[in-house]
Amino acid sequence: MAYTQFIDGELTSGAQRESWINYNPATNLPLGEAFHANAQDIDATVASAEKAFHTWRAKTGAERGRVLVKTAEILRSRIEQIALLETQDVGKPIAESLAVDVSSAADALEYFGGIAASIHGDYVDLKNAFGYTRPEPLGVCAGIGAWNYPIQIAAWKAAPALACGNAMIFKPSELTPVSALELAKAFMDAGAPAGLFNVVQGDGRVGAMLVDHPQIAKVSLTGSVATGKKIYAGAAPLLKRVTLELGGKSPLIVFDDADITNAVSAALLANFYTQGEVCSNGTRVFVQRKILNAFLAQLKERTEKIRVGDPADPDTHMGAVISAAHLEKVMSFIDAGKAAGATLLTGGDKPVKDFKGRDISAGNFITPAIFTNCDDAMEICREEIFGPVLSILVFDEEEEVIQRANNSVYGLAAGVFTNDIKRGHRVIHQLQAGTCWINNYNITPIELPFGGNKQSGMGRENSLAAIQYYTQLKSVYVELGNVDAPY
Ligand code: TXE
Repeated sequence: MAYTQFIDGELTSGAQRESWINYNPATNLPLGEAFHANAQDIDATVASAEKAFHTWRAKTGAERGRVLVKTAEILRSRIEQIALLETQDVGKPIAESLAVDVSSAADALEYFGGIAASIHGDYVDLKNAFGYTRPEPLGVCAGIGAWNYPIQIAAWKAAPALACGNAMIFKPSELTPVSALELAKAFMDAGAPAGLFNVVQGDGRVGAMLVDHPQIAKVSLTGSVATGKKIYAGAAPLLKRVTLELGGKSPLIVFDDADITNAVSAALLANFYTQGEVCSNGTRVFVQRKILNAFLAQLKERTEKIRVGDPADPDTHMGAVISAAHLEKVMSFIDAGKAAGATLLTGGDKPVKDFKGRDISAGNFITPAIFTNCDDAMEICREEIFGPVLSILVFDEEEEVIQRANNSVYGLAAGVFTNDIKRGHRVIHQLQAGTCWINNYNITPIELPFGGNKQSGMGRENSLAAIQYYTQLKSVYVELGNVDAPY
């Protein structure tokens, strides 16, 4: 397979382009060759997007909405095929790709397709005049994605951008160049103008070309804090608009009156779903002392039942992490945790056979790990590991756990488990995070804003809140009388 650019409605050739091999994380065997976009590709993409922008912004919201909703239908009709591509590219279980990745991409297109016709300004009566506002599109927007949810991230950016009348150039992570091309094809099959949604391939150098391009009005990144800071700085000279969806080290707090079975389910979801490669994961699990033993007993027993194995097998619970390099990074955190004196309660090793006895020694597999006897200052409790590593922290008092939970540069997400609903809201209101849950975790309906505070990002994706990040407000004063001049 060749993963090239998708410019002006069609795939380009990879000739005379720098390239790299894209691997299947479960086998480390090649899936195909991907080709970096060069400066000419970027200029051609921007010119095509600019042309499409003028056609697209002239359409009504309803007309734009129809194309987005049609694209969602097409994605749903191709869900098995695209989900398998995503599983082969990311290493996540096919059960997840079918249940979440393609569906949530379609949900975003359907949602923003549905509201496109109702994106409007305000009207205000004035003395002998009136005023109105127009949420106008920004122009050509760039989306830059991470590798953990490739097609979901592409759609979470494209759907609001296009609903608002913009065009988009999307660069997936160099580790996952596949499914964004499927989204581009679906837009074309849904009747989108050529150039409305383009895909350019490459690493951070190509991303930087998008950030620096004078005709690109906005950049939306899903990625690490380090990259977020580079993009924020790169956008400054032209004061480009930016949305940054960055990393996290989120707290999940379990009070002693919580339903332990539900709290354990959430802790498993918040640490081992998608091999733990989820930015909003609740990786600092604070448990109130009185229920620690009961919580740990159930957590360990259920963690050791998680089926690690061939991601293409529908029975698999946990697949392979994205790359051999990332696996080594996760393993080094586990070594650091042990060296710091934390207790590795279970997991954290590289299995050679999966739950059906198949040889998985060639892939990037690791068993879900739990650390106890942790201290807030330990690296495993402060740094984002972005892997299946859960740290248990014990607390006694409400005020104490709020202070410790907020003691992080990150502020992406937070969760609280308690049957005292007043306490649930009281604690969540004091946690410094943008996306929060009471008695559940990592559920991200398209109707609710998603995004972080502090160094976890700025701006929001999803819900009506996303509209303001893909429009610029124009206010118009209309005089119905005469101009009142002092001279
Ligand atoms: O990020 P990277 P990764 C975070 C997650 C973790 C990271 C993992 O928490 O920290 O993302 O993803 C491009 N100029 N989130 O390793 O390395 C790069 O090519 C322009 C948060 O992919 O930052 C890739 O396409 N672009 C999240 C993208 O940036 C540059 C959900 C991200 O790469 C660049 C998922 C540069 N200088 C993961 N350098 C959330 N909060 O929603 C790299 N890139």
